[in-house]
Amino acid sequence: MFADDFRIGAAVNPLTIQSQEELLAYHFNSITAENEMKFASLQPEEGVYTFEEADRLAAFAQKHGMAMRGHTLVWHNQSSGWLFEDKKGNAVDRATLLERMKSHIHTVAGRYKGGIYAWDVVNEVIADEGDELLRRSKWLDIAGPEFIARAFEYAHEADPDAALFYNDYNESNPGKRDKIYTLVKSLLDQGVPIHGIGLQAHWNLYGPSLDDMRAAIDKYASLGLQLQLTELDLSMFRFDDERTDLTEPSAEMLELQAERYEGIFKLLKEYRDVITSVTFWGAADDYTWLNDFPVRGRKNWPFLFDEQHRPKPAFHRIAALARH
Ligand code: HAH
Repeated sequence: MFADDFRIGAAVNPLTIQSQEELLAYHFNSITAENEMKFASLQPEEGVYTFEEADRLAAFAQKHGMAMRGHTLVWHNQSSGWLFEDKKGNAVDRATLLERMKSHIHTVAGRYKGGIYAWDVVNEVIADEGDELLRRSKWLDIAGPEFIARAFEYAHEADPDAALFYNDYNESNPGKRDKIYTLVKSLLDQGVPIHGIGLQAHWNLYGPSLDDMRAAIDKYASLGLQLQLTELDLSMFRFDDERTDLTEPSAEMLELQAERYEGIFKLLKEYRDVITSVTFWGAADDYTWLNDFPVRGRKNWPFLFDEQHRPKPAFHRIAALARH
């Protein structure tokens, strides 16, 4: 439906490439590994790389003629503990950390050269609240702010053909949007090889507003970079809603979700010249990271397809839109 506009992707894992294979192959032309290409998954111990599951996902993309995005080379979460420490458990120095980063990026981006066309090089380094630009992290504490530029340089050395992205959430929140813009602009001003901004787009039924999404897209696009929605889902709950009583979504919720998805895809189509891919953080409601997160014991239904992989009202609304 959107083949002429942008790629449509889904996050996958070793279970869903089996349980959702048919759905994925039919509706999606791009995948991202949900967890299997994160630092802790690929290099649990120094110099010991575990590529088996990541390779299986890359082979799935190959088999179905799908594109693949890489996620993610540098992040403060799901990183291995050893990365920041010496053998005695003390913090390593700056040179050692950057050397380890370089070696990891060269190994990983080098291995998937040709198979992965775009990498989330740096994930979530902007502080959510307050005036601080960068989030406190071991990366920042040890290596200082320039770890960000170094990561892009190493990725570019390893795979000069890959499109390199900065990726973050709450990207449509005006305060955080401006900080993301400031960071990426400063990277561009320094001549850092960065080619795109990933808008995670973990949104919900109530926010962000379409106006805030549009303003974010406009502002990021003004940097002359390509944009991708990298982790789209539409939670049924506000972020601070802790209700756990719901066992299935109400008709009203499904209708509101359909309206939201329709508005979102209308907007995305308007920006088809700058948006090159729209990836959902999953494919159907039988599996989502939002089950049990951030509220334990709560299910969620964020996608276009239900638990039986049947199209939901949101899918039909988007399909109608695509026909026009
Ligand atoms: C994303 N973080 C990560 O990029 C992705 O790798 C992970 O699988 C899920 C979501 C978003 C996020 C978070 O992890 C914690 C709080 C808010 C948002």
